[in-house]
Amino acid sequence: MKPDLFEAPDYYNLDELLTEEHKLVRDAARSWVKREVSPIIEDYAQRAAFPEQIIGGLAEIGAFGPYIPEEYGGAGLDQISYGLIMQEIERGDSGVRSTASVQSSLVMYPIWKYGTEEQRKKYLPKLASGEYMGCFGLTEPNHGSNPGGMETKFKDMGDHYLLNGAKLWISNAPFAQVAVVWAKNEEGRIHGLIVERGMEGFSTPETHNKWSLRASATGELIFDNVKVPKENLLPGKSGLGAPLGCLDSARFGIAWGAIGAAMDCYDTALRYAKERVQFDKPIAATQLQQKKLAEMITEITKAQLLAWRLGVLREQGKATSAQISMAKRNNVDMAIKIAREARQVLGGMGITGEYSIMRHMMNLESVITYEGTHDIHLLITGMDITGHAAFK
Ligand code: TGC
Ligand code: FAD
Repeated sequence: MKPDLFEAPDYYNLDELLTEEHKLVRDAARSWVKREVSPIIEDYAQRAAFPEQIIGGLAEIGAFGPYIPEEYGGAGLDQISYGLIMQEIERGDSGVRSTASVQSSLVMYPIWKYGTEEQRKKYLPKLASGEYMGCFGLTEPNHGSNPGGMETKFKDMGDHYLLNGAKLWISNAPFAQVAVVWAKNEEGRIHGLIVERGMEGFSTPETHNKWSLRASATGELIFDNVKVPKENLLPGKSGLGAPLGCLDSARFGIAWGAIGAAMDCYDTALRYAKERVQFDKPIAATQLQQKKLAEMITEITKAQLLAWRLGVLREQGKATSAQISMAKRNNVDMAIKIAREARQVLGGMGITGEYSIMRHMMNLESVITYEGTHDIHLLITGMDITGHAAFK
């Protein structure tokens, strides 16, 4: 793979909207990605392997629980810092950002928000340091966009719960020590349970042959009469709103992360277009390639503004779920379109692993589907503005 020469575009001087702390956090993540992710990621993606050696580094840059209070081992940062960290990691690879998103927003967040003090103290510091890795089980073979229909269930056996069912498409599942699993009780109410590797009847087979997110490990969660201790139930919130609340936090991170992937594609295409000569002039001097590049920087700038404003609203506790949906949908769509255009700017070279663009493009096919598909987020906006839910 070519050396990482990335220079971040900031066409509207958005750095002026950031605090010194934001810039420090972002620059630390950016340097780490250049040093530890860029040199190895193509090889891991080609081999469809997760680079476990980067776990310690992710913890050091605050990617595991950026906004979780320091007393629980988190970085105690604000929402914009969280977004900037996700942006920089996804600039390297969406699969690596996935690992961090799941750990922070889908495992640490529910334990922090819905867990007991004992659960927080037991799990959060280990998750923040990367000693424990976690995964989040919501999706099932028969219930993806409609998680409220889930079939995984647990029964109160007096001194423990008995868990049965299966989850599909679970990021980090093959190596996670803990899983936050959503299941229905005997009354059909959804609750979160912390399931640990090693519990009898719990297995996590890996999902193979993905063309996308190849550097992220994906798997199933199978529960065959798993005895879950009663103290592993998350008591703070139940109902579908509990997992969906976690998704709000993860979707917010993705809205920022997608900008990173887009910036990398744009920066690569711009550099290539200036260097590549055809018909005795750089292809950057042709109107067609300028149209592509000019539209890319326009869309990136709009997405940056959307994400920044959402960060401010979220920090003030005012961001609605529908606003988060709009940003996730818009920014991922922006990134995937830029990846496709940028790939063309590189001609044949664009399909090789010498450059990051094709990997970003394939990764984004997962990002546009997980955490709520492109369609579902449109329907959430539709419901918000009309008052009519068109899902059902
Ligand atoms: P609905 O009746 O609308 O709502 C049920 C309850 O949930 C509340 N709610 C929310 N609460 C918090 N945050 C949100 N975003 C919320 N959206 C809804 C709602 O108020 C209600 O509460 P209550 O108290 O009245 O019961 O539910 P529905 O069954 O009609 O479904 C709505 C829909 C389709 C929007 C929702 O189910 C949905 O978002 N579907 C998409 C599923 C999804 O995003 N799955 C993601 C799985 S995790 C994943 O992909 C991780 S990838 C990670 C990685 O690798 O990075
Ligand atoms: P379906 O829900 O079957 O949707 C199929 C198509 O139908 C889509 O185009 C969808 O938009 C459309 N559709 C569905 N309902 C409607 C409707 N009402 N109106 C119009 N169109 C509709 N899940 C987890 O729980 N944890 C994870 O860690 C996790 N990681 C993932 C990692 C990867 C790589 C991938 C690919 C997925 C992951 N997921 C995870 C699952 C992901 O959230 C689901 O794939 C996603 O929510 C969509 O569900 P589905 O694949 O079952 O598609």
